[in-house]
Amino acid sequence: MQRIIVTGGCGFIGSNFIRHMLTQHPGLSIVNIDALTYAGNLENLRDVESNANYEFQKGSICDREFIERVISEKPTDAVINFAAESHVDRSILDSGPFVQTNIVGTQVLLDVCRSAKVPRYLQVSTDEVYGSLGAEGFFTEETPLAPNSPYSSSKAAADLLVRGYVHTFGFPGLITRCSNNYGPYQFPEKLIPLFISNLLRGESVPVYGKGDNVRDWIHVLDHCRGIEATLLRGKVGEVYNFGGRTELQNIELTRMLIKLLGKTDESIRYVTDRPGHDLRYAIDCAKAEEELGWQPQVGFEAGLQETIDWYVANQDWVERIRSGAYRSYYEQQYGERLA
Ligand code: NAD
Ligand code: TDX
Repeated sequence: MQRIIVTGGCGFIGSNFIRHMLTQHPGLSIVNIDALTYAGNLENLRDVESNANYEFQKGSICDREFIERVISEKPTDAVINFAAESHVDRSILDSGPFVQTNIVGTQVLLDVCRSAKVPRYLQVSTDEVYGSLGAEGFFTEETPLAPNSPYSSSKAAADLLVRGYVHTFGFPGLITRCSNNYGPYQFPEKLIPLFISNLLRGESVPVYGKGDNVRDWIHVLDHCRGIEATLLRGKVGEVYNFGGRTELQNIELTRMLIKLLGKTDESIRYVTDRPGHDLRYAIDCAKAEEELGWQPQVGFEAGLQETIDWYVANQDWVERIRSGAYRSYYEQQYGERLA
């Protein structure tokens, strides 16, 4: 592959993916398309912005003319779609942007890729499309879709569009579905970075309900390696699940964070539960292991400690988000104010 387009590359996973790919594939050109919503932070890729193989284009995946222009500038070997509204709590407050970006934006990408004959399209999806598990069992790629939040419903709709394009048009689409990611550059509204940054500031941490919901945690670089493997070796039309085989109740994870940061359980504040809160996610990733030769490499304890160390070393990154100062970096670079 010579040129790929990554959408949503200024977010958490996209920025880690771009950095990983530039390091692993020195001849590869990467164009990053990002609308710079509240979750998009141009500072996440400061260290690669002078790399001759990296280019940033500000714009929305919902803007057909813009997407057509970027895709047709040079031959494109693959489009990898990370761009999304990604926070479940925000989707409960207002599902509008989720329907626009996650569904309509995906449709625009599919249409433009199809007419430009882009040879490979990878949709980055989530385990949340499968709904919720009870105490037993795992999600496999055959588990029926049963999303429970406006966020996961919009992601499931996008997955079904990809499926429809594959079946109807022979479109070269692939889908990945991953469990909860953690690691550097995660926006501090999600559990792990929110709790680390609150604890570092001596603030309490809001645990929803009883804290007995279970998530399956995977280091973001293991997810990035899974997307890379799917891009290089995945079969068109297939879905691949990725997970970290690390199931934890939220309260167990909260206590681990509290201990690692030298605080006490007095930091815990139980708050009203998230409406429709999925009880448990757990991924069976045997297919990715067998067919792609992928395996998670980062052990949870080491990965969590390394993540805490990153947030401790980068407290100004969090502070610039909390104060809104991170939005001015785009203006500094491009001379145009972000809305
Ligand atoms: P994020 O919210 O950190 O980043 C999303 C990025 O998309 C931001 O840079 C934002 O500016 C950009 N974006 C939003 N709307 C856009 C639009 N209309 N056009 C162009 N760019 C737009 O999200 P993330 O956690 O990095 O997740 C990336 C993808 O991975 C999402 O599709 C998400 O559903 C999926 N996913 C996330 C997780 C997780 O644990 N975070 C797990 C599985 C799958
Ligand atoms: O303040 C909090 N308190 C709390 O108890 C927050 C933000 C979360 N929680 C709970 C809700 C969940 O059970 O912690 C768990 C994790 O919450 P989030 O970090 O919001 O992640 P989740 O809702 O599980 O979704 C994430 O994983 C799948 C990502 O945000 C999605 O984009 C991804 O698809």
